[in-house]
Amino acid sequence: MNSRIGILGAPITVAQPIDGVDLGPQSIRYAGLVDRLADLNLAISDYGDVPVTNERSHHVDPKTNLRNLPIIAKNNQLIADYVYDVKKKGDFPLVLGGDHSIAIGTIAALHHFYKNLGVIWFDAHADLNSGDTSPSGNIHGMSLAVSLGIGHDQLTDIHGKRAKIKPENTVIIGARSVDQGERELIQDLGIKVYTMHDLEKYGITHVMEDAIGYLHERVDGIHLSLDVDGIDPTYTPGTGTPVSGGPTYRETHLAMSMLYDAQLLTSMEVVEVNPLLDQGNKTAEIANDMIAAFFGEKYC
Ligand code: HAR
Ligand code: MN
Ligand code: MN
Ligand code: MN
Repeated sequence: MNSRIGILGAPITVAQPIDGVDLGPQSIRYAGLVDRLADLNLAISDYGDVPVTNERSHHVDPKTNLRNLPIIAKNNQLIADYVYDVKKKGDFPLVLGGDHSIAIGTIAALHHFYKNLGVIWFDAHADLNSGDTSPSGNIHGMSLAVSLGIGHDQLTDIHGKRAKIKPENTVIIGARSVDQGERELIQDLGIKVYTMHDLEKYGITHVMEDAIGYLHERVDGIHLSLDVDGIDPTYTPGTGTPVSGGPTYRETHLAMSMLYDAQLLTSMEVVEVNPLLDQGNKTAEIANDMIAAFFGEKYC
């Protein structure tokens, strides 16, 4: 793994309805991120936050069924520009959200550097909605679809027209809250999804081995998009759309360590940490544990 890490905060909050997720990057930094990674003999550059703006409207445009589209498009254009620069320098991008809409910008930037970028979407949700299917109009529930080229062109055409990744290079892990339209898309596109049922039945070790093996044959780089609501809310209560029945601390930690051991990952983002909903700074602290495991921290 590249030993130079470039950290960027991406504090978008208007792609979901609850204030405070814009404080995610700072809460993760205050939990000790830079020192923790420096202890792993990694060279860390913290480039600060992308200067996104968060004027919020609660209005859903009836024509598109989207909330805050123009500002989210503008913010993700900026995120894509900044992530592109970090990657161009040769750093390993570590992007801190912010709500999950930031993946639109991150993946748009990363796609320039790979022929077949793989994505691991660790999340309670599939984030495969569009204006046509969304029950909420919240764009954070659409970012994986956008990266696959599905959705409003103001989002899909950031850093290049339509698809940035291919469905067969996309893996979802931890899903347990999937909408009807999302299910249909998963079927139609043949996206590989490891639901909580699969985790229960086969165990996290088998699921991770299978997911890594599947992607290894297909891709030339892998981005991990870690939504902290993927983890069971017992461990990560500071997030806007918690769903019970998720992977434990131990399962998630093992998953991160297995990704490190595979030595195939080329970027990471951590999203949906909302310190205003948290117990102390617990969620950011657990996010740090998972990031550290992903970058090679061992128990002994
Ligand atoms: N699927 C629902 C929607 O589209 C809920 C999405 C909640 N989103 C996230 N993303 N936290 O993973 O509105
Ligand atoms: Mn998500
Ligand atoms: Mn989620
Ligand atoms: Mn392109």
